[in-house]
Amino acid sequence: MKIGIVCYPTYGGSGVVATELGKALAEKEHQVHFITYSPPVRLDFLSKNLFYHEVSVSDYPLFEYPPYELVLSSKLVDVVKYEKLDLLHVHYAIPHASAAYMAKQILASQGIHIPFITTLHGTDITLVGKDPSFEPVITFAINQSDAVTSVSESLKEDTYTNFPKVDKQIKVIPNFICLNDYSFENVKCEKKMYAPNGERLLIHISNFRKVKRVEDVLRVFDKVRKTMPAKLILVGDGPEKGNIEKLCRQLDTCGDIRSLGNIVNPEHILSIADLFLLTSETESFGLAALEAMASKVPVISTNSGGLPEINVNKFSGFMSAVGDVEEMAKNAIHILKDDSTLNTFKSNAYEQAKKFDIDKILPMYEELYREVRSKSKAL
Ligand code: GMT
Repeated sequence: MKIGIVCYPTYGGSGVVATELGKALAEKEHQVHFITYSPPVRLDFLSKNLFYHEVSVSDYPLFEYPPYELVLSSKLVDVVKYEKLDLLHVHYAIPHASAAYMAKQILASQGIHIPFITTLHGTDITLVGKDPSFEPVITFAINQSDAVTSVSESLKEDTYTNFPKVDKQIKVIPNFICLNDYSFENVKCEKKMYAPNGERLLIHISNFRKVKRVEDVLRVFDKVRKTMPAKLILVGDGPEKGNIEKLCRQLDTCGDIRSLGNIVNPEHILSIADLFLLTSETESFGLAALEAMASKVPVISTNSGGLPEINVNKFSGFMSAVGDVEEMAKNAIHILKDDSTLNTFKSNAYEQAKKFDIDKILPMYEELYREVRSKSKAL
């Protein structure tokens, strides 16, 4: 099949999922065309079946806000027509679903029929999408999609709650990891680089937005390091980074914290970690937690959104109410207190991650593609 994938090419989970999906489809001999404003960061793989089409928005003094969505729609029309695509798969509703709808209508006026699938990822529904100014367009674009998927049951429910006029059936296809990438054979990182005296190594990875509550990560870590030698690695970058640095200084923890910025392939750094902290206010899925589990790293997380669908309490880690740093610290200390408990949680985390291997999830997308394509041909 010839598939066009639209996504944000950045470090966020939706871009990672879209890119890894495209890479896996290309390996199965589908032809995959990424249509984005820059090459996706995880597109670190060469294949005869992978193509990249840049959406480039020209600047003009009149445009205070360059019309990205229109340029994307035009590019979709162009790529569908000239590459003879069979379907479009857009990740993150805003503005990709409405851009795909517009492209579909333009192509229909020229006698070309292209179905499009929208995958909802989280903040497009739970945060950004809730802004009332987006509501009519998002509801319309979701309802007009040929198929809609969400990355968790929780996100599916949130969509129906936040967008009461959505009447489209939503299929849950969970996010995934490519377990083969976590083989530890080619690891380029040694634990003693960051924990020179055998300290326990805790890690947090995110885009440092308010929703991640990274201040809770610091507070949990502060309690842990008061009971045992420990270090914390922060991966990622975002608007809260400055506040987090201030809090490190207030808590006097800076000496035990290393901030690494964005990392394209987190499996190297995860391979040396003992515990992953994810303290988000809400998380539709929590791909970073799954990536940690695939690296045999147990997870202390909140119990919000889709996190209970991946983290199994008392098995792959623990879950607590949002903001309950006391309990999160107590559970972290329980996991880290001795090697035998830590090793049990590590292997449990890996067992749990296996359920989300790409081998199990890819066929769900392929089946949906076939369904959507045959329905569209029958019209
Ligand atoms: O976390 C973010 O704000 C970024 C966002 C994205 O677009 O990458 O993440 C969302 O999609 C990921 C991939 O499906 C999910 O794993 C994240 O849980 C979800 N983030 C939130 O719901 C806050």
